[in-house]
Amino acid sequence: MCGIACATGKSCVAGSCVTILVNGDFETGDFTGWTELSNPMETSGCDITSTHIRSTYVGIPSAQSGMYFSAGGCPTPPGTGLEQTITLNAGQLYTVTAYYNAGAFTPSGGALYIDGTSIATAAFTDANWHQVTATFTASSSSVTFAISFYNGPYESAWDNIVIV
Ligand SMILES: [Ca+2]
Repeated sequence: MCGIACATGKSCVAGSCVTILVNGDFETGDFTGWTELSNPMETSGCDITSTHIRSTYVGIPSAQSGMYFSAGGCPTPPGTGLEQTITLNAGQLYTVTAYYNAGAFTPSGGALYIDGTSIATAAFTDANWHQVTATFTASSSSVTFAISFYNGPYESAWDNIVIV
């Protein structure tokens, strides 16, 4: 049992202190823990591959945290993105904190999703890191968290995503 005694960034889920989101800071340097979004959230012509874990990119000189961030490009909303299934305590309120960077070319944007429903949008238009936060109540012990990107023609970016 762990009660409220978990370290910063960890949560008590089913009696153990865990990091809910795997590789939310992308510091593995690849998409470990994440899966490319499938239709209908992904639009034809969009692309997000292992080449899109970056330490720099067009208009984005550095990560918000550590060395790496995720970048995705797609000309129109809802764009492309990444998802992962996470384990939670059903009925509990959770908070997502993330950072979004629109990169050098606009319009661009992104969103955060739980089970396919948007819980936050990032509508910034500059190449700086902006914090985006959202809360949600876990509908069950297993939900799907996703991030999306849209930006034509170059990538926008997410980094340092934490769910507690
Ligand atoms: Ca990072």
